[in-house]
Amino acid sequence: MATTPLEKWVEEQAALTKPDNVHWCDGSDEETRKLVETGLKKEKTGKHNTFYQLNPAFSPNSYLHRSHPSDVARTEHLTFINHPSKELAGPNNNWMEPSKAKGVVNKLFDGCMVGRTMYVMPYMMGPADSPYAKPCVQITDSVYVVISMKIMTRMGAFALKRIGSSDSFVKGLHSIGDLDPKKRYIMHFPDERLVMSIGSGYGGNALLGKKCFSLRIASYMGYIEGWLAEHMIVIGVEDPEGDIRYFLGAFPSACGKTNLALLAPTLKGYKVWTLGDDIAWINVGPDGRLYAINPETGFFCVAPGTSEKTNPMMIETLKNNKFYPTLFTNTGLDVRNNTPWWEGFTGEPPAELLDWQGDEYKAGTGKPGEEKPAAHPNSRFTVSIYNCPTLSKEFDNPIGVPISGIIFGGRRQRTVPLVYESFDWAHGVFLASIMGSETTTAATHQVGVVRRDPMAMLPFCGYNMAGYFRHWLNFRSKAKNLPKIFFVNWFRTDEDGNYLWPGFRENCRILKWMVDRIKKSGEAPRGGAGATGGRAAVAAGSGAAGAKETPLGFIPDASDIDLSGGGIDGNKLKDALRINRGEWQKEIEDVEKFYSQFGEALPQELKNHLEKLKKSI
Ligand code: GTP
Ligand code: SPV
Ligand code: MN
Repeated sequence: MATTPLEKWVEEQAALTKPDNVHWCDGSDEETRKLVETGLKKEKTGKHNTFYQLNPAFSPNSYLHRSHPSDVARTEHLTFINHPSKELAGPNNNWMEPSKAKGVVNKLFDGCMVGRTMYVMPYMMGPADSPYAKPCVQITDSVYVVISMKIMTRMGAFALKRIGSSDSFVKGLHSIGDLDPKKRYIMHFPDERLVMSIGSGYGGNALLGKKCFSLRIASYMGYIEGWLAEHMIVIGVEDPEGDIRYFLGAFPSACGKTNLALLAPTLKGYKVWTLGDDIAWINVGPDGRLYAINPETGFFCVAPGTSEKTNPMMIETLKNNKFYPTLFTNTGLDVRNNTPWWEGFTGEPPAELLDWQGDEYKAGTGKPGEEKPAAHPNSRFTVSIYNCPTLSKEFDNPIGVPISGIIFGGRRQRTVPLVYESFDWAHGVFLASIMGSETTTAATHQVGVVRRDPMAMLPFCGYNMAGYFRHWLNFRSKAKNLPKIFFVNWFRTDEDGNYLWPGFRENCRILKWMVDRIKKSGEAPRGGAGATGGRAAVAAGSGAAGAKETPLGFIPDASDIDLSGGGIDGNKLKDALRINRGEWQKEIEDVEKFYSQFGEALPQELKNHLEKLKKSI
């Protein structure tokens, strides 16, 4: 008999979905081991069981998972934010009237777990003893999802204890249903702190603690309660003096967060400490500064392009596996070595290779665009953050780390310079609100088209972005010593489509410039005096931390970037730093279209900034 709100909720979901068994997860190693065994034996998804054991010499306790071929990415068109009013969801979200939405999904959930086990997972987002952490419960019928959630969250009885007899926990109901994309919905009910997801087993659609709660629902909670939930990495950058400054970095999906979060600097004396690679919760700390925690405990990373050369710390993380299993999803399989393989992992594909669907891999059918890659372009691996050799000592710190700089970035072949710095907080918020990026395979849509993606949050902001921008602007009066705001674009190309900047580990040179900019400003309180006051103080002179004032903000000359150690082409760097006025005129037109959707709700301050930019361009 149910006595607590949690027990009552679980009972109701069981009555709806009608599983054969209900299993309450305790989060123990023993339980994990048993669930992996279950996944190795039955529950077929792709061409083999849920899990396929990989070579422990490559990565101990690691498994390949092949998903349904139609279930390989987030499905933004099937994702809904169901506030009571459409206005609150905003033009940036799909919306359904909440009771209508419930009607749609309840029909699909009815009896969907017949013949299956229902797993009830109590977990925390954030360190258990953090004032910012949130207790949650997710229900699922997928073993793959349970194991993934064990890697990605803090699961166990302590979450149950924290919930106790209260009703204040975040609820997630998930079923893979029959994996039919026509019967797939990811429904959010922010008022009820509830997510209902059916028809997909894919990461962001199915691990409801991740994008669904920690960004969509949490961003709305932050709006009401005065904090921020962001699609951001959290890193510490240590300089040769041994000082560590903490940065946040927001990039759209598959645009370089993980690689920046585990960066192994090529510059002597620098070190990057990892705290998070996808989500940050940002609060005003006791001293008035912004502090960030990463609510997750694992990485769910894009596999293609990950190699010893591009991301040695991630390869180390995979080899180092001490905690929980590591899952490889939709990668290829090197048959002789029984190891996962993906494009960019090693130079040549192995001799005997299966593709991500388990078919024999055939290199290029000849016609461009027709060859099937071995790994799905959005193939991923799920691995515990505690394996990471660069994990920051502050990772479990309940109040998080104080933030000195925020980096926003996108994937742009043209238009956007390699790096620039905003004049001040409000100008930074403006520049972040007009960000654009080329779409990637992380979601099912046309790939490679530029779309506006403010703060890299377009698919993740759980309410009207006009209010979200205002919320960001308001931190000017809520917080002290606000971080500097920077923008980067690692993906600019020349006429032939070659990257102008080597990227990856060399990005430390850009981080160094940022650190020097912060040092030079003495991390003094900012804002107040307004753009011009701050500008005169920091823009003077070049050399270390040099920059010139442009319509976009402060941009370094090529000579302001430390190229010591060699190998970097200064001329290409110059091109990467250029502003092309014609391209920016087009860019501004697109921003005007984007802004116009928000009507009167858009803060006037942002419109003013856009007018100013238009004039100066
Ligand atoms: P999500 O997990 O979807 O949020 O993605 P992410 O932002 O963490 O992206 P990730 O770091 O996994 O990178 C995505 C792709 O971009 C990979 O194929 C990388 O190899 C590539 N990439 C990352 N950093 C750079 C860079 O500095 N330069 C270039 N050219 N490519 C990069
Ligand atoms: C992203 O798409 O931004 C990811 C992967 O980080 S997912 O968890 O699916 O959202
Ligand atoms: Mn992401």
